[in-house]
Amino acid sequence: MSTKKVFNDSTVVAQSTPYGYGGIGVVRLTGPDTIKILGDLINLSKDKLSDVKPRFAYREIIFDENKDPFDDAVLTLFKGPESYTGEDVLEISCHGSPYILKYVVDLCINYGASPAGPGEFTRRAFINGKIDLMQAESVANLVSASSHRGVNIALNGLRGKLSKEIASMRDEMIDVLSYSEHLLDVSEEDLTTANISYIISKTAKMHEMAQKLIENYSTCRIMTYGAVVVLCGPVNSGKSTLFNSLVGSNRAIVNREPGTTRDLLEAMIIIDGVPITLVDTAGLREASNDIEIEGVRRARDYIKKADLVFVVNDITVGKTSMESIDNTLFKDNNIVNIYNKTDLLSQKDIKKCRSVFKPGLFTSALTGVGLGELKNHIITALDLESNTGENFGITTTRQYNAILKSDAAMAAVIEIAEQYPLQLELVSFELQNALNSIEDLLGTKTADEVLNNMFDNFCVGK
Ligand SMILES: Nc1nc2c(ncn2[C@@H]2O[C@H](COP(=O)(O)OP(=O)(O)O)[C@@H](O)[C@H]2O)c(=O)[nH]1
Ligand SMILES: [Mg+2]
Repeated sequence: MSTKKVFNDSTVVAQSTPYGYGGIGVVRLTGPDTIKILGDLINLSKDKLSDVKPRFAYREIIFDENKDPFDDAVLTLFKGPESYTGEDVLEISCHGSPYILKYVVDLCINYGASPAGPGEFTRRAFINGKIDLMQAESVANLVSASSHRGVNIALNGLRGKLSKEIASMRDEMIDVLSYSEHLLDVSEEDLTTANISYIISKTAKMHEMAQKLIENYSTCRIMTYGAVVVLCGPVNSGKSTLFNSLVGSNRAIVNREPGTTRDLLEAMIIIDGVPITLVDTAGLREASNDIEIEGVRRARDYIKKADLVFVVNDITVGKTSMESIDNTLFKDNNIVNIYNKTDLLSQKDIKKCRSVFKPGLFTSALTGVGLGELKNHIITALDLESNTGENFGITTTRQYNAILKSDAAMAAVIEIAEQYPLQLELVSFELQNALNSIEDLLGTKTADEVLNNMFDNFCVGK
């Protein structure tokens, strides 16, 4: 079934603020019937509707279905195309009761609006050419950003800094592609090295830009969504105690009894302005019952997507505890060993351990010794780029895959042009591939399926 909608025919409504009680709550409408519905809500006759000033906050009474006063609200009309969606938009700030908000949404539906789907306002902004796809993604990032720098990156994305850079790449690429196509009509004898050098140097410049975006991806992603740091290791080594100390509250149950933590626990912490999702896991051991088996399976899944894994060992158990862990699990991970419970050993013994154990951090989750160093280590190990090009960059897997594809095609252009300068058809073919991926990035020719997938992840009312 196609979910494609003919936007301009319908007016949609949604509550834009989260559900629950609040000082105010906002209901938003967009589409051709917005102004008519405004008149219905505040009992304004048709001939007076044309007097409503856009971008002006009106304090008005909203009337219920029996035309009795219902709420005292502030209404702002944004006339299209100078609005978020490019259509007529009305924002109604009601008193923040879930009942009032739902009632006002239902009133709008009675007056002809339909309920908005997830991200429909932003989707309309995209369809109506107000923003490109990367800017739409920045809107979602801005809503979910959990650090100051994440907000900066999202705002710059929304304001079009990234789009501008990508669009200039696209324009350059079209330039080189038409040049290369033009050379296809030139006879081989008339081709000069200067012709080929031009293609190579222009492509190399774009390739460099793409490389920089690829390099900064990890940092921009982490700043936007947070880095995943997983605590794993043998049972009873102090993972949950460490988790609680880092989070600063007793979230995880700590117990002498091995196998106490059976599910995953997550908490968001901020270290030096970097958002971190810290995950406490069940101990990695041969589990003895179904619940624990599931816990260990989940831990393994989380480890695969972690940015950093701490293997927490009980220092008093010695080497054997590390050996019990399946090392193949950590193949592609950024792993750091932790030797916990140092408070149980003398300084002399700790020193001995430092010299025989694999490199790692020495902590006491109980007394807090070594936790400062541990936090510093998280930031260093994440290897964040300080230079993220004036705080903007690619942040989503979709963007990352598109730029990787374009980058690979550009590398192929350079290689072919250098080694087989007469293979201009191949050069043009790869340039076209590079261009297609850049167009994907901007969303100029994006399939409906991709769009549905992306906007379905937005919240309703955005
Ligand atoms: N002495 C000492 N005991 C600790 C330390 N960390 C944890 N423990 C104790 O070790 C036991 C297991 O801890 P827990 O955090 O539940 O381990 P987990 O199974 O790895 O999550 C509990 O009795 C904790 O109080 C530490 O740094 N020093
Ligand atoms: Mg535990």
